[in-house]
Amino acid sequence: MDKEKLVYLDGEYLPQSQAKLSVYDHGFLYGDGVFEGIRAYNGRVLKLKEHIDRLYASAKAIYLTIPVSKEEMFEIVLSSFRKNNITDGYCRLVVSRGVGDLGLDPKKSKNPSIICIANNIQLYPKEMYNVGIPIVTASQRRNKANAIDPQIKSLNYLNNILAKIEAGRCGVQEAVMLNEDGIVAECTGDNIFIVKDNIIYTPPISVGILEGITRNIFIDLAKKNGIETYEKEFTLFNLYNADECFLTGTGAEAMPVIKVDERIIGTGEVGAITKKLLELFHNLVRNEGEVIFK
Ligand code: PXG
Repeated sequence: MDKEKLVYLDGEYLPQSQAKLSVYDHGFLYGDGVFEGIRAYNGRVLKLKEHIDRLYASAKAIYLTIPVSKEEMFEIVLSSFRKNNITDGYCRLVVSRGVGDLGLDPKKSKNPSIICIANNIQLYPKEMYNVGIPIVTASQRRNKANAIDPQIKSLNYLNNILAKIEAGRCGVQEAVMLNEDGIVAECTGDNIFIVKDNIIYTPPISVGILEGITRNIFIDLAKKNGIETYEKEFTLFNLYNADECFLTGTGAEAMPVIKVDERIIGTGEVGAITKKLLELFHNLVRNEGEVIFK
């Protein structure tokens, strides 16, 4: 059996079977907390500062004060990879409101808990990255910013999980979610891009999406490589009639999409621009980021 991973829990690194939280933890009782998913490639943690900044921004939005500094959090993530001897892997960083009573009141939770789990993750089978995946549209709408803002990476993922269930019921791995107005927003754990006439489009934050860190890497890569790129609203019509489509996310990395709701996208094969960007991305992740073993 694999050696147990060490999990960071409130100041200690514990074997994962011993890393336990109270049943009174409000992260568990109410989904009251925030998280990040962070990847390491080739001994380097990708966009660690951006992930930590987003974690603190999410926490601020839900009125949660994280009990350690950003610098300390940086070290918690790096040590979690280091102590588990992981050079290529994934880390789930969670801050929960902490132990409270059986009422909603967050003031009763005096001590937010910090958890950092470093391990591996494989969201989709490897072969699929070469050929792309079919997706469907979820009937479940992405929640509105005036309910729970999708920019908050909160522990409440039911909106996305319900859409993921719909994908499964349709026999595919992923679903695209629209906002209230029928504008394409994002997938359940990834952002979406389309290519039309050699121009790249991805929904703007104002549509109601998580500002994906991988999304921002792709926007940058595309622009730096001379591909016209816009953050612009589009509908299912535009998605069905795109030449290419791909998804980006820390978990998913970059996944080509070859079919949406049974409509074949472009030629039905991974497009040239998608291929080029995937190559640039895989090159970037190996050579950028905070070094784990200094
Ligand atoms: N949209 C949503 C709703 C997400 O949850 C992204 C976009 C992509 O953001 P980043 O910053 O990762 O490029 C996410 C991220 C999982 C898993 O287990 C999901 C995410 C990240 C890691 C793992 O499905 N979602």
